[in-house]
Amino acid sequence: MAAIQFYSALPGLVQLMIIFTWMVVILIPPSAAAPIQITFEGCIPGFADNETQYCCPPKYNGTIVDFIPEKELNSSKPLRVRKALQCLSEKEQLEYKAKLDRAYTILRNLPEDDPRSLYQHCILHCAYGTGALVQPGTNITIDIHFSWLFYPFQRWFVFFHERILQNVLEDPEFSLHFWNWDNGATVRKPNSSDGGCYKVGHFVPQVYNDSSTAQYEAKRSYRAFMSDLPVDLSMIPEERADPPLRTADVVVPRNVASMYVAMMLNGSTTRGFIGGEYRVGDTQVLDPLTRGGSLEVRGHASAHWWVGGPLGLVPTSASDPLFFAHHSNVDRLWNNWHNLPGAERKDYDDPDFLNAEYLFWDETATLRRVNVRDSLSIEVLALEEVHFPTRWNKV
Ligand SMILES: [Cu+2]
Repeated sequence: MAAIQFYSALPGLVQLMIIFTWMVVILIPPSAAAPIQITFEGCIPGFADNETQYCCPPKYNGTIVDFIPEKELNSSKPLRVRKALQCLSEKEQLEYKAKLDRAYTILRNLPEDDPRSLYQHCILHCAYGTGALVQPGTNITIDIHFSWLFYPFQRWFVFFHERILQNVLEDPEFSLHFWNWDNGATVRKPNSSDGGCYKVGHFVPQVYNDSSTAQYEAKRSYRAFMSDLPVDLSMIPEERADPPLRTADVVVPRNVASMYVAMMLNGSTTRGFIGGEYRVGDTQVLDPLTRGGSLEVRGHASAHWWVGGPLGLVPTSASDPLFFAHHSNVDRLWNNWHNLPGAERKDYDDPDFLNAEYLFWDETATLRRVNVRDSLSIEVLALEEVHFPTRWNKV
């Protein structure tokens, strides 16, 4: 009662200011939203495929260094180019196969706790994709799948992997060429003006299928080794254990339809293609149907399952070198999506998307902090120079 009497005695303008302040406090909720920021501190066992997954990154005593792209787009230096693997000439294929063999021999033989080892690539992907990482100060687990964190995460993962390969090969021009699994078309005639090679790309690239090389993975499904069996981009998880054998005449039209849905129909909006929002406080998303990006849950996931073996499961997929050729294609398709005709296809401009941060190991085993904003231009990243602070043992 005393408070009301006091309020009534105040001048009208002051009363109005009090009401306005009260409305602001009541009607606008405190902004809990903030971008996801990754820490490896507090890492716990993850969970996937009905099993506990032990995949925390190794202890790091160094300083985390922000990674800031150095180059401007008007750089005079030519862009490094990632090519479709089926379009390499025979000579290029042989050279590329030998380079992959050299690089993956080194990455497989590094000590297990070296963050550049192939083993630790696998661990890192597992940590980000099974709920092993935890939002700071909470017990809320993080998973980069089925949300707007997916494509930028994979772009940075492939980017740092490519730098590590450049470094072990001592070849700053090395590019990670892509498995062009979406391409099942040979119907167009070669045309010198557009540079196409007019070879289908939907078989597992031969450079990854030579059992004498370090990029080979014997535990892939038999399907991956058949030179006349295209990848099935509509394969569903229930078919993983015993998938029907679909021949090319059935699979190719299915693949065209699957890509059309992923890139054009379901991918006609930002949320549809990129995936749902994911902010501080949001729980780990386990709902691919309503939250996953259209390409993530279709062609991308099906290719993982179709190849099978380690590549078919989140906790082990990055132990197969084919992972990086596969995700190099996802990276390319995200880039291509912006330029498709029809609806305007744009990345989110939400600050909680642009400022989301990840941690990755670079070629010097330094932990680097990156954000989504810096991942959005593939051209800028293609200009990045790699440095050679470490000499690697030749094999
Ligand atoms: Cu993947």
